[in-house]
Amino acid sequence: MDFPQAFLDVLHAAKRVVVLTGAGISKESGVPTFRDKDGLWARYDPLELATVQAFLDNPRLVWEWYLYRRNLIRDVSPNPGHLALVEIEKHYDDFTLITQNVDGLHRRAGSENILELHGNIVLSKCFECGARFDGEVTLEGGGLPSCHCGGRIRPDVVWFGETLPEKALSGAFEATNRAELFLSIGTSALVHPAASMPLVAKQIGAYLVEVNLEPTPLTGVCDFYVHGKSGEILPEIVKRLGP
Ligand code: BV8
Ligand code: ZN
Repeated sequence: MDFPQAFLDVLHAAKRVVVLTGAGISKESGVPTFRDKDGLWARYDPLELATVQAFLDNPRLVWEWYLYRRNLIRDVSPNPGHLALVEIEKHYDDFTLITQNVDGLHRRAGSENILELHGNIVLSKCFECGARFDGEVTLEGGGLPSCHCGGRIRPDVVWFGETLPEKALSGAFEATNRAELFLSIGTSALVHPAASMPLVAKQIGAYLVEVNLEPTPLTGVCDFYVHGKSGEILPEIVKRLGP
């Protein structure tokens, strides 16, 4: 596949590279994206389920959704898109991988400098006191997991309307504000504040690349938009990096 010379130039010249990923990069691993309307959860809207209110109203349904996703993630592996990002990270001294995904696949692939903006689906914590809960969560026996403080245990992810973890969020904007090359990969660029990061990068003069299966709000502003699957395109970028 052909890449514009301007992209190849910045790929070799850049010292500070930032990548933002969304659910699209895990699709080829078999993890449904939020926009997929197939599968068991088609009748539920994640915007409805990934909220504090849904958990307060119907903690069992929300736990069923997360346990379904946890089991699904247990059986999948990183795909060539995740692995290509590991190779790209090795090529730069200053590389930051910001992910909206909660599936942990970047870490399993071997990426190192990862900022998980929305938490990690395999972790649980107390809704009331925030204590981490390492126990196995099962819904057998009808009960719901509770904390020693009496609080309700919840998945340790960021729900809509909740603030993002301060360290990950500030780290992400700090890297974005000094990026020379910013790649937005497999995200519909609709969820904020993550979706603002590529725009900030563009504003401070970074070369903005989008790798996605469909156009997004970023497509019109980026320097280079690649229509296709991240599992196919990212290995092509690795090839252009050379040794
Ligand atoms: C906050 C964890 C504030 C849970 C998630 C109006 C305007 C702007 C913002 C808002 C607004 N109204 C409300 C808000 C705020 C809201 C928001 O942005 N809403 C959106 C929907 C408008 N944001 C929040 O609530 C955030 N918090 O703002 O707090 C605040 C401030 C102060 C004090 C208190 C509060 C919290 C957002 C985090 C929510 N949690 N996940 C869980 O996972 O269960 S978000 C969740 O959805 C995912 O993590 C992910 O981030 C998001 C879905 O986005 P994508 O990753 O992009 O996935 P998607 O399916 O949409 O797209 C995939 C793309 O990949 C597609 O385009 C597809 O074409 C492409 N693709 C598919 N296959 C491939 C591919 N591309 C390449 N290769 C392939 N093979
Ligand atoms: Zn507690």
